[in-house]
Amino acid sequence: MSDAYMEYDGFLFPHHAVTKESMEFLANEFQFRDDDIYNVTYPKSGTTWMIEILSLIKKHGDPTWNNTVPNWERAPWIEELEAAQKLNESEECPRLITSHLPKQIFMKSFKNSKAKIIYTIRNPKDAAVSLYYFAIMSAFYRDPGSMDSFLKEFLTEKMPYGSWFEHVKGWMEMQGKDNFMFQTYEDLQKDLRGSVIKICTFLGKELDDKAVDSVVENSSFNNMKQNKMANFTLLAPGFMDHEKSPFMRKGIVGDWKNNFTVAQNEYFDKIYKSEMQDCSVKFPWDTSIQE
Ligand code: PPS
Repeated sequence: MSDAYMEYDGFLFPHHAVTKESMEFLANEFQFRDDDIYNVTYPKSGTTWMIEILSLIKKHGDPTWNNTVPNWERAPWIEELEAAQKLNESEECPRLITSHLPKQIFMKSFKNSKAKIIYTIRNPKDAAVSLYYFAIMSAFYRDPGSMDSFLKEFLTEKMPYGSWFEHVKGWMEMQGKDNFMFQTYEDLQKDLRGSVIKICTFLGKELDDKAVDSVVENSSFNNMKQNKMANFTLLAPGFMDHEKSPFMRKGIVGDWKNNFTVAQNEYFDKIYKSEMQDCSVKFPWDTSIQE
């Protein structure tokens, strides 16, 4: 378990993943390309799911790439130094690139690039529960302690990559731009096929029905849970210990109901309402937030 985060530009980051050098490389040397595709998320919001979907779309539904190359090589995290250095050398086209960075930092380097960005967002209650178990099993986060103390921290800016609210509201400012699309985890669950078709349209990629079927089948929770190239079991247990909690844990909507007490839920709703009052975008979970 990591006992320290590193601070950069006012944000905390897990020091196993992000360093001052990696952020300086991103700011000064990383070359954004207009045909890149960026998969951006707040942690535990559907990052790896979107990597599977985008990898399959890129290969017209052929699952060979997904089944033979780890996800962190197919769509590397831009905030990791070695990954960003390799990306600069890469001849892949389009490059699929992942990031958990807040918009405020990402945009300093991205500037006016025409590259496409898909921002996947999930009910913060489910993201919090997912992150709680991830913090138990991975070296990237501090020991979460009790759910009560973890939630208090989750609802502040003292989280790696900033607070969920800051992250989401920052990225939502991109709404309406031609090169930006936001996708909810909940819609992926509700209608994966329809979501895949929308993503293809946004990317200007035409897939026939058989190819779309293959994207849907190969990016299902059960398929990804079995796929070593998608489930992180190739990483050393020092980084992720799946005995404590698997990375591909439950993959459902609404698991917060199994984890929060009534008081924790009320507290969450109170902070959510106050933090999101200045956000005009409506999300599928908004109706469940108590008045
Ligand atoms: S990370 O560490 O930020 O990259 O994690 P991330 O991939 O964003 O989130 C992990 C959660 O996403 C779930 N997941 C899926 N759910 C449904 N279907 C598919 N195909 C899928 N792939 C990943 C994963 O199980 C984690 O959620 P929880 O709630 O913990 O199960």
